[in-house]
Amino acid sequence: MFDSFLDELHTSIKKHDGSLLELPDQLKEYFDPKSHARIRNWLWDVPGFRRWRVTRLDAGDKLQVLNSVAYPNFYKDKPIMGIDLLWFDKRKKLVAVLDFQPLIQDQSYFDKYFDGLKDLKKRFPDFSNQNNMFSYDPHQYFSPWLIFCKGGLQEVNKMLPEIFTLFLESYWQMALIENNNSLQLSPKEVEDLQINYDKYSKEKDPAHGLFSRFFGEQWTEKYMNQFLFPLSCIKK
Ligand code: BLA
Repeated sequence: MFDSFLDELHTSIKKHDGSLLELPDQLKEYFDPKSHARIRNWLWDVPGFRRWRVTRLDAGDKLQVLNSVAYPNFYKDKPIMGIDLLWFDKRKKLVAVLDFQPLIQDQSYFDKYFDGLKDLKKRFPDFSNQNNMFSYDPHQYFSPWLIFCKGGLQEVNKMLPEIFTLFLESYWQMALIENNNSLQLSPKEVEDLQINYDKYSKEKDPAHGLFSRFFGEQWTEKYMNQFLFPLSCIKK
């Protein structure tokens, strides 16, 4: 499950001149013999981006995950790309979340960067149950056009492939536009907002407990601090 999306994502990153960065062995791939869960991580250096991370978790019929976050450079004030795809095979349950994650909740910011996502959302009105958010605040770092689906196998096979492709295309299109003359946020403001994103996400992420169960508390702490949310460790 999700390997075709993983391939598509990596192909798309390479097409945009991304190159793979080295990761310590324990982060690159980690397998827990007790839980039989395997996690693989990739870190990409992509022009225009400060950091682009990708995670694939394979915990058999308990859980399958594809998660990716792309942080634009500080001198761009563009939204962060967020992808979180989860499949619980035992319950045949899909949770799919894709968003251009806004740094600020501001109408002119939305007008500037969200046309592509708005169009996509119009085509897939069913992917919009953010009222069912439990742990995150839908008005912090999520857009009003967040693509969010809690569904089943039908959604995985019928709609997700098309949505995924269009979502990536649309994010690249927005990300590649040069608009250095119309920035709303200074590099320092973007930096602070990205730091806050990591702190907020680390605090709210519903995956912490799950990672601890699969891989133990010690590995999970390191993973959270060094790979998922490194800016959360900055003292402010
Ligand atoms: C939900 N994400 C979840 C859940 C899990 C994860 C276990 C709860 C699923 C459920 O409803 O049963 C898992 N999150 C992960 C994993 C990682 C992670 C494995 O960060 C890391 C590898 N989450 C993101 C990103 C977005 C995101 C980038 O990491 C944005 C697109 C969104 N995940 C997101 C949302 C929910 C979710 C909105 C629903 C949470 C809620 O109900 O409030």
